[in-house]
Amino acid sequence: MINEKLEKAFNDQINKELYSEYLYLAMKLHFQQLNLQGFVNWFNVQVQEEHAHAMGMIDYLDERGGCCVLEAIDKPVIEGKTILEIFEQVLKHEEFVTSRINHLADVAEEVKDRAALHFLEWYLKEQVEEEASVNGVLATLRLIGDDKKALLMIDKDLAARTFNPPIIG
Ligand code: OFO
Repeated sequence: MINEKLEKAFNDQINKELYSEYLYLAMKLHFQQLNLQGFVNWFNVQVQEEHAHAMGMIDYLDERGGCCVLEAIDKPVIEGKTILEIFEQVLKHEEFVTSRINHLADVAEEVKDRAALHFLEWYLKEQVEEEASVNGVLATLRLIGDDKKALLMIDKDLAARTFNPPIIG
């Protein structure tokens, strides 16, 4: 049976993963309005990944005899006006998620739950990849500045991203 404090920390993180899904869905819809289909695809993959992250934790809680309590998901707010600013927000958000998963691992450590720590390693590695992927897009966006032709080329590149259902844990 999972420790109560750890169960609560998992539930908090599940809410954050679902919020991430919701935030990226809002961003996907924003790019749909701009008719930048590659960006739409990039965010669509984000949406699916965040959904998988949440489901992975929900299934794990169940496996450990815990209870998943779904709370309200905050309204997603797109802070940036430009594409660069939106990706800066994505990076800031992913860094926040990384800090929360680290916190969750701290709780697992505190209650001496080695199995949960092992499970969370996957998420910590995933965060390294997530931040690197966003940093990659950001670097290209900074490079092209206001060049519209180059923006369309990035859009084409982002259209190639695919979702590979992760094997979590
Ligand atoms: Fe984008 O991160 Fe989930 O975990």
